[in-house]
Amino acid sequence: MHRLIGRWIGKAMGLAAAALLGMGQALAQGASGGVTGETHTSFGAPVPWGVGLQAAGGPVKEAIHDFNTLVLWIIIVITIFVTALLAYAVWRFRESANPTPSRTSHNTLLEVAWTVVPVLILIIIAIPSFRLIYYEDRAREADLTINVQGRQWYWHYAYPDNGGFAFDSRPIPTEELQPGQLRNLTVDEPLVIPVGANVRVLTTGQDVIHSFFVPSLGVQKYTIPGRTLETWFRADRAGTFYGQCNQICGTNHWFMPIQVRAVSPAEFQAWVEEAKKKYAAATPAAPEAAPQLAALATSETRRD
Ligand SMILES: [Cu+2]
Repeated sequence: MHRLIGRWIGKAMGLAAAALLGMGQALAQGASGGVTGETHTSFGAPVPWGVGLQAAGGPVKEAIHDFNTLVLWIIIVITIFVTALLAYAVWRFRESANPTPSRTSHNTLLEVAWTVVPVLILIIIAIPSFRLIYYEDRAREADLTINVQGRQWYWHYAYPDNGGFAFDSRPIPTEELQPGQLRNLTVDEPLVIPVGANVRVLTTGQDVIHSFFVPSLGVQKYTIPGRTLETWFRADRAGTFYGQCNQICGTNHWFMPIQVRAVSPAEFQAWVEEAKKKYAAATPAAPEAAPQLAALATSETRRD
C-alpha cells in the first residue's frame, strides 16, 4: 500500500513540475506568443457547446490557460487517487473478507504523510499562482495607455497618449443589428488597439463599481469610483475580442458589452487620426486623463 501511495505522489509531483517549468517560459512580457492555426477572427463570443476557457488572444490569457491546465491535472490526479483508495478500502475490508476488524487507531507515518503532502501540493499551486497575479498586475513596458471608465450604463474610453480624445461605447440595439453583429456584444464604438502592443489599462468608475472583463485577452479589472487601478493586455493577432461588465452594477448592467478591435499598427494610426477629428467636438481635451496618469505616477514612485 505504501508503495502505491508513493507511486501516485511521485506521478503528481512529476506532472506538476512539468507544468511549472512550462509556465515559466510563457511569463515573459516581451515574448511574442500568438495563436496559430485559428481561422475565426472573433474571440470571446459564445459558441454552441463551448466548454472550458475561451481561446487565448494574447499572452496574459495564455498564462491563465497554463495555470488552469496545471491545477486541472492536479485535481484529476487527486480525484483518481481518492476514488481508487476508497474503492480498494470498500472491497478489501468488506465484512465477508474481513470478519475481525483491525483496532488500529493511529499510524504516525500515514498521519505525517497526509499532512505534508497536501501542504506540498498547495505550495506547488501557490508559486505559479502568485507569479500569474504579478504578471497580470501591470504593464512593465507599455506601448500605449487607455483609460477605461465604467459608467451607468456605458463605457467611456480615453486615449491620453494618442491625442487625448475620448468617446462612449454602447451596444447596438437588437432591432438595428446588421448581419454578423452579435446581440448584446457588438457595440457602436469599439475599443481599438494595435496588434502586438502592450496596452496599459487604467480603470476608474464614475458612479458605482463596474468591471472591465475581456476573457479572451485575460483581463478583468474593477472600475471603482475615486480610484485608479492598473492592468494590461496584448492581442497577438488581429481580430475582435468581446467581453462584458461582469460586476452587477444596476438595472442596465447588461447594457455594457465590450468590443475590442485589434488592428495592424498602420490601421491603428489611421484610426487615431480619424478619431481625433471625430471625437474632438465631443471631448474637451479629455479632462479625466491627467488625474489618472498623475495617480499612476504617484503609485509608481511609491512602489519603486
Ligand atoms: Cu457595469
